[in-house]
Amino acid sequence: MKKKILKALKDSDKYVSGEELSNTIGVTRTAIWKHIKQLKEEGYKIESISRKGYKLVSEPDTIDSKALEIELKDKSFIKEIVHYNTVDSTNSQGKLMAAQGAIEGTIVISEEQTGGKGRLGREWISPKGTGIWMSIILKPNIEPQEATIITQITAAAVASAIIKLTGIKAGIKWPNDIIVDGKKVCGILTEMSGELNSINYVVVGIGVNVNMNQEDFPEELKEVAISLKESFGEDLSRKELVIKILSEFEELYLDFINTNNAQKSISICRELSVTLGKQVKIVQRGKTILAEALDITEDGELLIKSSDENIQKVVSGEVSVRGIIGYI
Ligand code: BT5
Repeated sequence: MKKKILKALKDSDKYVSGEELSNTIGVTRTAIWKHIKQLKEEGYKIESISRKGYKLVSEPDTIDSKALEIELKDKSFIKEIVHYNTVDSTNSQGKLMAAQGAIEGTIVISEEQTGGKGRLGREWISPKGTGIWMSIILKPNIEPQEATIITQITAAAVASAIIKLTGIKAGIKWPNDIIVDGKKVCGILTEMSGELNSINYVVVGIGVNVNMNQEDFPEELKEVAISLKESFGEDLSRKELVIKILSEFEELYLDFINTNNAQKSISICRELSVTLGKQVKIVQRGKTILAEALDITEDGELLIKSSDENIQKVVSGEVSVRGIIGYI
């Protein structure tokens, strides 16, 4: 009911009378009034003028399912949005749900994470209300070894969304970081459950620092972490960014599934790469290789030339890439 009222108000840039609302939605004007009151309590600014009706002035920057579902109603890929105020990790929650039968296109999103995860058991700082902490459940019909490409598709989607929405020059640090002003603004964690030759599900987790201030980061992250707000200069709407990320993701992911190649995403990853052409340190299972990053292959691997002139492909997953001097 509230959703219908909100939609009617959003669809109109003029005042909508109580009578009109009660006719289209099919409830009494008192019921409309009660729901409007509740919406106001939730942070929606709604002007009401007697004899003219109601007008939506602004919305709270919530990313709850109700707010997101209205905006994403035209997206065929998004099937369900599950929103938490707090959760250990949206990826862990997503894996549980996927194992219990949640379908592809289910989104798990939380205002905060108490056990946010990076790769290899690292920690992901996820304070309340200032970032996007979300996971997408996927059930692609691809080989398990192909699943790492999902990280590249997601990186391309997030970087494109940031650039299109804010104009901020976001770059992609292969394989799973989005970089702004030389620091990490987003990390991606792709987890998979499968058999030898089939995938049960993939959960791709996206963490974006949106409205944090530098003092919100713990001391050890101040050198490497940044929020979009710090670069943009003012608060950004998390809701708009979630919507943009999901619509860019839908386009690139479905293109990959339909054409069976990730050409589109890989082109974006190459174009926005902050890694290519650089001298990098590849750290894999305790071993370090110094190399030049040459290219990203069609399969999403990093092509490198090591100091002994050996050219080889590096698969993402357990690799850390560092600049010779700084983080990138
Ligand atoms: C990542 O790992 O970058 C993957 C991060 C994925 C987070 C999302 S949030 C939604 C979903 N649910 C989860 O539980 N996780 C996903 P990695 O490449 O291993 O980088 C981890 C490192 O990034 C840490 O060791 C810190 O150095 C740094 N770090 C931690 N929190 C950060 C933050 N908020 N911003 C920037 N850097 C951070």
